[in-house]
Amino acid sequence: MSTKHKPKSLDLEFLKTASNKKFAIVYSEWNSDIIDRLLKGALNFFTEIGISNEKIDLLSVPGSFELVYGCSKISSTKKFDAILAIGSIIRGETSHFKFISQSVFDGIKDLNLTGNCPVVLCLLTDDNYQQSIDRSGGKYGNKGYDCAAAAAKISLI
Ligand code: DLZ
Repeated sequence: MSTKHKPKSLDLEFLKTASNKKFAIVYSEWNSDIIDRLLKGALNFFTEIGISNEKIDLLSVPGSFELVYGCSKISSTKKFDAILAIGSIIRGETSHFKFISQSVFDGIKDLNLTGNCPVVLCLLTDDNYQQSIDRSGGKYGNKGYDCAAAAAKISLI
């Protein structure tokens, strides 16, 4: 899998200017071992820019489908500079995967147009468990970390 379109480097010094911003993470309970890895990556990033874990508000929702509602509730409080939504959907034997994935992308996109703060989406949509491991602290890095960096960046715009 090519990563050539990723930003070349994270300008951590610049992103540290987001250390006074307020972030929330909304995460799904499905595929909890993958979610734990993504969450850990995101919290590691926030620690690196000087925000301790206790300062990040966390909200869990039952599944990825509910991420949109969870983020909408958090956004409506107007207390946050950016929200990070974390979910993991792994393809099964039916078309459920397709419908849930699409509705989350659409819902978060709509929330970005209508809500009170930006919502960054860290949603793994993988064909199998190994692919999810590879992207949550495995050979392709940790998308939780990368998306937390995106949340810091968008909070500064
Ligand atoms: C139902 C379902 C299935 C089959 N797979 C996943 C998944 O891989 N990842 C995930 O986050 N959630 C899954 N869900 C649950 C839905 O997201 C949702 O919680 C339920 O359909 C209830 O609305």
